[in-house]
Amino acid sequence: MSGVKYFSGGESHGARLVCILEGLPAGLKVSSDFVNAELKRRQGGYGRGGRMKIESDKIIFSSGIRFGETLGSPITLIVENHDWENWREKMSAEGSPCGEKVTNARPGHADLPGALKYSRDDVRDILERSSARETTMRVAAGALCKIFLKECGIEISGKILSVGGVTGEDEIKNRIDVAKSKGDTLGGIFEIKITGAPVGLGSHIQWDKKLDAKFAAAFMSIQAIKAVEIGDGWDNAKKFGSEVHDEIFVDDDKKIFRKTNRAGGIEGGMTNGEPIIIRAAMKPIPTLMTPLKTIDIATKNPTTASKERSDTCAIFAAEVVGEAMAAIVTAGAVVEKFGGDALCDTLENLKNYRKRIEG
Ligand code: EPS
Repeated sequence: MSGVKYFSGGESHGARLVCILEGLPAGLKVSSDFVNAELKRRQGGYGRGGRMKIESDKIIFSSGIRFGETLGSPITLIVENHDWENWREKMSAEGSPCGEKVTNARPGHADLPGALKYSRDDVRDILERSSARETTMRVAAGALCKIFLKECGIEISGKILSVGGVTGEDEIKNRIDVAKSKGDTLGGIFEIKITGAPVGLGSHIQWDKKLDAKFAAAFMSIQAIKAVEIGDGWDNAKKFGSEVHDEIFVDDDKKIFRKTNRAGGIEGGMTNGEPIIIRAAMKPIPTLMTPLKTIDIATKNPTTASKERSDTCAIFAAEVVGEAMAAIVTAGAVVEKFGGDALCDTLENLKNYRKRIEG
């Protein structure tokens, strides 16, 4: 992430989650109400497990904000884990180890590669950080980026396209119920739409400046996301070029427009003024209540995977996290192009640029 930097820390059952967000301009009016509403959205959705009954995530602004306005300095955000009360000893930063070690690695989780790579004999040392609990802070940081983007005329929304291969509210709920009754899990596909972005965010000139590449990395970094598509990426690969590329027109006022948006709003790594469309596919959560075969990392003997309390399906949460990642990347691209010291300057630069490009 370039223009806006985001960095987080915290274990799933540790005392708290923390993140630092840097790069938003000074003078942005922010409210904890909006951040808390976004945090609440992430906690909802059909198929969540018991943990969400324990947590009710609330943001603490700890630096970078004064009297409801950003200062341009790093913004430190904190969310307390209520479940910490049940984990104080087992997750203590000091003292002697207590509680049973987790040694049976879950297929599909970070457990095995993490334990081997970091030389840990307790898989808990890995699963605590690889847990999707971490996405709480992404949503908090993304909420502040959304507030900034709104000032710039840019809005982000999202929707669920399918869950476990089915569509429609009732079918999706049924499918999740079936998965739950079998001790199984489900993934799905969600779509994020970004509207109002000016032409020319990102760049064609270098691989790491391409905005689609940044979106792809940001979305792929969300736990359990295994495929990312910009526009009609997968479908376009099956068609002729003449059926794919969005022809360019001008109206009577000499305004440029397209009749289609198969490119998903990005050409040559840059926004082209059309809505940006990003889809992401989530694999089913690896924690199964009817566990799969695995090995015990201590003995190398065959066993079954550990059964941590978990969600049956977290696609609804993942969609909210997708919005947040879209917001962080887009805010970074805006700040890179229009400056990120004082909000009034950023907005003035954006206004002048829009005037040149859009007339
Ligand atoms: C998760 C396992 C579950 C989820 C968790 C992600 O937590 P627990 O083991 O405490 O029941 O609820 O997600 C969250 C806590 C959250 O806030 O989204 C996992 O293993 O990734």
